[in-house]
Amino acid sequence: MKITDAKVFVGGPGKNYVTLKIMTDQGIHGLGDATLNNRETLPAAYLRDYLIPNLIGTDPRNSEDIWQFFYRGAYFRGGPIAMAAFGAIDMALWDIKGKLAGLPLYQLFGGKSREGAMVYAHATGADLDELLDSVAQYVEQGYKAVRVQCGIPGMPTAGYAVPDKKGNIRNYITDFSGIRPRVEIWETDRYMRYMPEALARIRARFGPELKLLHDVHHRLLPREAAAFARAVEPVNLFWLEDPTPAEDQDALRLLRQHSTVPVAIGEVFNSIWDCNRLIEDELIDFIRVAVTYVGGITHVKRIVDLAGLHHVRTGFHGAPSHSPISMAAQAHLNAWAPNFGIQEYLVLGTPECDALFPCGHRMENGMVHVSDAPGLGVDFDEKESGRYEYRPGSHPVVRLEDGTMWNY
Ligand code: KDG
Ligand code: MG
Repeated sequence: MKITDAKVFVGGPGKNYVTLKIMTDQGIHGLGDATLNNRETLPAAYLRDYLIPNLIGTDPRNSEDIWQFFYRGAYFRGGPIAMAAFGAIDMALWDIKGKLAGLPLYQLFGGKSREGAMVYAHATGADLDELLDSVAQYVEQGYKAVRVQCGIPGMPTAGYAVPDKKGNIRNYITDFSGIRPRVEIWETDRYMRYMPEALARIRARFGPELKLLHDVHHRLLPREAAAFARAVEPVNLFWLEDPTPAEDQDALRLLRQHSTVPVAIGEVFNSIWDCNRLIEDELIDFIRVAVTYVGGITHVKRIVDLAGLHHVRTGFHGAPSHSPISMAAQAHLNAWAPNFGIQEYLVLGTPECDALFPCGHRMENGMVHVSDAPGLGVDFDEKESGRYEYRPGSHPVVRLEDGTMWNY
């Protein structure tokens, strides 16, 4: 069996999804997602210029050797661009494997460990009242877990993942006005004073059952993170996400010494080498990698298995930047993983997205039920993709009040 061709598409409804389609001499095709948020043209170029020419003519069933060839063969290893590009190839090869076997992917991993995988939604508000309404809407729709973010009184611009003014629920991740980023101002002291009380009010309003998550988005120093974690302990969070910048694998030691709040980290990691110490030293409770940014299913399974040895559960990244292809890959991993925790879930379900990526995975009452179709269980409508083209966009950048650059 041989790979005969592969194509890359960039575009989509409200997002520059990077979709890889690999064709074979047996009429079976595989799909992968290389969407690196706000840097989408880079993995697309890596795929087109270097990886696809080396892929053509190889046997798609040898997904492990192909992964090793690209990873080791690059010499300059890792990084988000390369790993997103390998990730797309790897997903597509697993898709082909499943289709050849006539089995949904979770069967190739070891079968189902659960019927439905719990997901969490994003509730947000310019202020606490708006956030409480947003949480209430998700609870009404049956969600069992909600991430909560709200504006901080007195902060010159909106905080992470919150609207700039009431009623203005914008796409907080990508600003499509161009590649020059908008600047947001961050004040740690105001955040530290306000947020614990806001979280306590959310807990008081919705009671003990609802799982509450909160994302600090890398903005605190280790000592501040430890103090914040202690302050929010009575709220009983399901997790506190990215309290400190993720690249410092030692930063969480101090937090651990002072608090038992569950910690989730890892959405910016690109390989097992970015998180092995965090996992082995049991400094985190949830690993947040995304199948897209860590080189696909082959590599993410290694991370999941290592995590399982250390009581670390999965909480795969699922921001709207991921296309339904990588969300499908994660749906299969979530169905199988013995150490599954929760899945972030935002993208699926709009009519435009469903038309571009017809998909058999079902969301019901805050749980995703994996499709039984062979392979990934998602397709890609090439004709429909002709409606979309690449639009340049950017993440905001963050500065402190005096102008110092900070972590977005
Ligand atoms: O591209 C950046 C997003 O992926 C990130 O801001 C989303 O933190 C995020 C989350 O938890 O979904
Ligand atoms: Mg996050």
